[in-house]
Amino acid sequence: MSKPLEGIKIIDFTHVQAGPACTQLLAWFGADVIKVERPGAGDVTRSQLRHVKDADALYFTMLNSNKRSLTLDTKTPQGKEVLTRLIKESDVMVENFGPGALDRMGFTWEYIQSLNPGMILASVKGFSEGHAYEDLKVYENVAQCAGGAASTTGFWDGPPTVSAAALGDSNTGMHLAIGILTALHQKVKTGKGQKVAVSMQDSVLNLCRVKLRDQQRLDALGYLEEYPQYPHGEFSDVVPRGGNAGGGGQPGWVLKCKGWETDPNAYIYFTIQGHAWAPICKALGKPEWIDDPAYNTAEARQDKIFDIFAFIESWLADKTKFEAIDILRKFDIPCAPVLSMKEIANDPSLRKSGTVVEVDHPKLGKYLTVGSPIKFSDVEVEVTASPLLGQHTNEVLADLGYSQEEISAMHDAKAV
Ligand code: CAO
Repeated sequence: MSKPLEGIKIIDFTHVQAGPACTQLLAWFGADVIKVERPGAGDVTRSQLRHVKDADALYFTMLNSNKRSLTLDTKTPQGKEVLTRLIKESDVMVENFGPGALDRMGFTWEYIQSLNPGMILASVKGFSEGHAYEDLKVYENVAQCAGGAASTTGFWDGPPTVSAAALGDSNTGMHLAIGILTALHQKVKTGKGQKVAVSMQDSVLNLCRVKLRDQQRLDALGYLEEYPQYPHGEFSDVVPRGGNAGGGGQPGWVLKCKGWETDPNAYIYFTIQGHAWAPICKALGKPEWIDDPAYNTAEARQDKIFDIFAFIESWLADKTKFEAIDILRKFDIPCAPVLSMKEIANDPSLRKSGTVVEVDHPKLGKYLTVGSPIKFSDVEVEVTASPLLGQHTNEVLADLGYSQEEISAMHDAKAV
C-alpha cells in the first residue's frame, strides 16, 4: 500500500528534538526524509545520554526513525553545491538552527526561493520573527517558561515548575508538521512554496490558552472559583499555580490509593463531573449526598471540595489504583490511574495499538519507541530504525547524479 506522503522529498536540517519530532512524523507517513548531518559528529543527540557504548543514544533513535542520513559539511564549497542540488530537487526543507545560522551558511530564504520557487522552508525558532527575544537560542524548559506553562504549573507554595511533557520541543514540532502539510496543500492550488515558521514560545502558549482565559476572568472578578485558592485562600493579580486542580469546569485532583506510602504512583486522577454527581455518590456509598443541598450543586460543593476529596481517599485506602478504576468506570466517572513509565512500557493496550513499538537497531539492539499517536483507517504506520550516521550518504549523492569518482573526492575532502 502506498503511503500518503510518498513522493514528497524533505531535507531534514534539524537537530535535538523540536525539528526531528516534526520530520519523523512526516517520515512515518511516507515522505522521503533526508537527515543532513555534520560529518563525524552528526546530530548532538546521537551521543547524548548514551546507555550502550558507541551506539546511538535513545534520544536520537526515538526521534529519527524512518529517515535516511546524509553527512554533509555545508560550510565547504562541495557541501554547498550538494545542498544546492538537493534544494532544487526537494519539496520541503525543515530546520531548527539557532537564529540566523541558515543565512550565515549562505542559504537565505530569497536564495532558496530563487533555486526552487516551489520550496517550503519550515523553521522552528525559540521566539517568533520580530519578537524582542528573537535572537535567543532556546531549549525546552526555556520555552515552557516563556510560553506561560511554568508560571501556571506546580503548587502555589512552590516555584514555577516545568512539565516533563515536551511542550516546547515535540509540541512545536507537531505544530510545524501541521504548517508544512497546510503549505503542501496550498502548493497544490498555487504551485508556489512558502516559508512556514513556528516559535516554541507560541506553541507552548497555544497549549496554555486556558490560563490566558483565567487571567482575563481574574482581572474581571478577582477570583477563580475552580482553583484550590477559592474560597478560603488569597488571589493576587496573576493566575496562580493550581496544583493538580482540573483546568476546566470539572473539579478534580490526584488521590492516594492503597500502597501510596511505598509506591510513588499509587494514585488516580478523579474528576467530579457535575452531572455525574449522583453516580459518584452511589459509587462511594454516600447516597445521602445525592439530594443534600449542601452537596448537590457544584457551587455548594466548592468550599468543601477538599473534604470531599479526603473522603474519596478514605474510600480508596483499601483499593489499588487499578481496582478503583474498575469500580469507578462502571459509574461512568472520568478517571484514570497515574501510570508510571514502566507500566506504560509494558501496557498491552499500547503495544496493540502501535502507540508503543519495539524496533530493532543494528547497534543498539531492540528498543522501545513511541509510534504514531494518529491512527488512520487506511494508512498503516511502520516504525523502522533510525539511520546510522551517514548510512545513506553515497546513495543520496548517487541519486543526485554524482559519479563514484565525485563521491570519493567529496569523502577525501571531508565534505561528506
Ligand atoms: N555543516 C556545517 N555546519 C553546520 C551543519 C552542517 N551540516 N549543521 C549545523 N551547522 C552549523 C550551523 O551553521 C551553525 O553555525 P554558525 O553558528 O557558525 O552559523 C552551528 O552549526 C551551530 O548551530 P546552532 O546555533 O543551531 O547550534 P547550537 O548547538 O549552538 O544551538 C539550539 C542549539 C537548539 C539552542 C539552537 O539550534 C536553537 O536555538 N534552535 C532553535 C530553537 C530550537 O529548535 N530549539 C529546540 C531544540 S530541542 O530542545
